[in-house]
Amino acid sequence: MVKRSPHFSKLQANYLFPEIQKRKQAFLQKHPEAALINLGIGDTTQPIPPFITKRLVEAAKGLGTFQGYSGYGTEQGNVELRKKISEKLYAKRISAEEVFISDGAKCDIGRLQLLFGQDTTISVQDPTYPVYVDTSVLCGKSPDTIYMPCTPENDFFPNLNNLPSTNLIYFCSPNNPTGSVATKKQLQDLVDFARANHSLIIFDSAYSCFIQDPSLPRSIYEIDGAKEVAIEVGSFSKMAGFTGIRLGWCIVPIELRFSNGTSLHQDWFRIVSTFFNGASNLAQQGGIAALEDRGIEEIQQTIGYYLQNAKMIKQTFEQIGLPAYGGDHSPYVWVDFSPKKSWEAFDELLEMSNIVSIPGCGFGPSGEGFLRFSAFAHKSEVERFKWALRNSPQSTQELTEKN
Ligand code: PL4
Repeated sequence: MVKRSPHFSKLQANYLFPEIQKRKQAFLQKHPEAALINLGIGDTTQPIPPFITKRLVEAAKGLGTFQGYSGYGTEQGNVELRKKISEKLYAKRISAEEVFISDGAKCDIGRLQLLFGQDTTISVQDPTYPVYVDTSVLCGKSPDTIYMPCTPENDFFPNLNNLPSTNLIYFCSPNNPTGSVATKKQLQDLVDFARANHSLIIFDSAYSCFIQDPSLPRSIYEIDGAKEVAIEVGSFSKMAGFTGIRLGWCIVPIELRFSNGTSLHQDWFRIVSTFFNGASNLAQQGGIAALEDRGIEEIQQTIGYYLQNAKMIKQTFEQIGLPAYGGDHSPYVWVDFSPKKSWEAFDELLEMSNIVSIPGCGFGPSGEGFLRFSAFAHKSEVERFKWALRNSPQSTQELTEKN
């Protein structure tokens, strides 16, 4: 038989999200009558807006005609979509040539690992999206990840003075799971650190469309010098409800260089054209529609809907006396249940109020004691959540009880 990759045994736990699904199913088997309130996995629930849907339908119908049929696309993706991303999302700070279209941010995060040498060291915000660490470990990078604590005490921004010189820094803003958004000054410090230490930043802007305050950066390329030290991954998943359709992008600036002087852009092109056969041509037509004026208007409405949910979730926790963070420019609310452990709080909420959340410890050691709540829910579900927490004195008391 073939040998198993030795890297599997270096993973610290099961992948977080399937584990939540497993526990949810087990609970439903025990309590088939339970009407769960799903604030767990961050999956969109609102339909794709009409203007974008219409374009998807037209593109699908076109495939059944000689005029509208298309097969494999160009390696880097549809040129019109790349131009639209450069203009509408980056105000031309990056060029269309630097945009690579993909089937989603997560897929790019995994593939990006193919660019880097085996002895590359990795730093991540702690807590953060677990895919950064898990894909690095699975691709054979050192399992000795440097976790940079991001807690209420440091306003969820890592202390860069404590950070050893490192090769690769994953940074997600708005952050999953804390919902915090880095300021321009904070990101400038990060870029300056990367320039001084010859590090490369992989900036994940999957939730940038939730930023409502124009003074907060939506992209790392709003920061001086970032093009010398940063790659950015982005996604239509949360922006346009494309979690199932699958569409994202990766920006690799032309000027980015490896330590030996060779071009990252060139190597990324090689990887993309070797390991990937392009995003679906239907999805790309949907992406173009999403970035036209009417598409953008429609998207804003859906984002506003989710942000209203986030506000309601956050206020509910504040009213019962639990510290809650995020949720203002992010679909995630991060709640402090300490000294309870995350899994203990998760089980209590599920058992007492049928609320599904995500245990903070699954996002990194500094997440212990917290739970993450997703606002990607139906409003009626969030209202049930509010009712359940406010009208169940037993659950409120037990949840806020300090051990
Ligand atoms: C569950 C920071 C969600 N099965 O859809 P993509 O691939 O363009 O984007 C995925 C992604 C990228 N970057 C960040 C993310 O938070 C996500 C999605 N995260 C969550 O609940 O944390 C969905 C998780 C999905 C997964 O494994 O990604």
